[in-house]
Amino acid sequence: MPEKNQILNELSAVSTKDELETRYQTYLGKKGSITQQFKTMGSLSPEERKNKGQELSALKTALEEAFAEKETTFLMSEINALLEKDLVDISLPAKRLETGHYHLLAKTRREMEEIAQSMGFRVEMGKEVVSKFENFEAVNIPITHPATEMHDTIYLKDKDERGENYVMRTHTSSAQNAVIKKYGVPIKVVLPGRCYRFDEMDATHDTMFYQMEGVYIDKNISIANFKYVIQTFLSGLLQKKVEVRMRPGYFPFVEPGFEIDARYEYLDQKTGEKKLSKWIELLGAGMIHPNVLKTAGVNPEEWRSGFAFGIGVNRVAAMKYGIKDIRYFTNGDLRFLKSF
Ligand code: FA5
Repeated sequence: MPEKNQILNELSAVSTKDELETRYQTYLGKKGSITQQFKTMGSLSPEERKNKGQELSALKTALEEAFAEKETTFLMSEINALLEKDLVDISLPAKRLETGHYHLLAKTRREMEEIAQSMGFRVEMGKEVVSKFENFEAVNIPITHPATEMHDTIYLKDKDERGENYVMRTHTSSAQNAVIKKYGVPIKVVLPGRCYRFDEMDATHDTMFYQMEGVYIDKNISIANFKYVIQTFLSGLLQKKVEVRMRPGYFPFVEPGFEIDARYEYLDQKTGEKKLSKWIELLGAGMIHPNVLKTAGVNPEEWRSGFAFGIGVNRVAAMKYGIKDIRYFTNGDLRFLKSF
């Protein structure tokens, strides 16, 4: 039988788990030499058996312990290796999480809503899909009127109760009739939303753009009131000194009608001089036509005083943030979108 010390020496030289298992089987496994010796004890005298039994049991216990200890050292080094591999360096800077933000058009629209609200206007959402009646006739544009030519749009297959195809609205003025019917007069409301037109795209025209309609009907409302409202609104929105120019303009749903241009003062980056921007057409407006009031169930004799306006949100945003081409808003270029 090998000496205990010899086995322990062998054990200390073992360097792999497999080798450890082989050694274990050699001495303590089912067919191991020490296990075998227990089996030969039957032939011994009771006295010898007792001594031999004690001797073997002590040897077996000591060796089991030594093998278990060796196995623990292997286990520990495996765990340490794993920990080393999965080491997390908490001193490394964290990955930057991208945070989303409003699109510049949504931001501008919300700012416009807030300013309008602060001036006493209710904010209402109109529909994007409207009947031809709402888009044209309800705002005094007969369907055969040449003005409809400038308002070509997408026609839907679905038809309204008059058997006419629904359209994607070409202007937020299409919401005037429904909102006046809904709230009656007096009324002071803005209606922001998307519009669609078959327009040639360029730096100031897109085929989908936002407008914000304003409708203010009350007794004793004049053009002077309108000019004050729009100048206050634009100065608040653009946070710049804004100059407003009113030109006569034709819209069948107002009488008289105007086109409003604006320009603002800015600092030339190169020369440091104060300069004036070019005039930019921002909105159409006018005093509401009696036919529009009549169609919405309002007596024009009693309420023939009120104005409406339709501002292009994309152009306002472009003016506010110094963007040269409104197509940037919708072309999906993330470099542009992320820079605001
Ligand atoms: C209208 O749409 C009238 N409904 C406005 C109005 C309302 C007049 C109430 C009177 C009373 P106009 O087509 O000019 O008018 O458009 C108004 C504004 O929308 C323009 O000044 C411009 O800022 C913007 N706009 C018009 N077409 C486009 C387009 N294709 N792309 C971007 N903005 C546009």
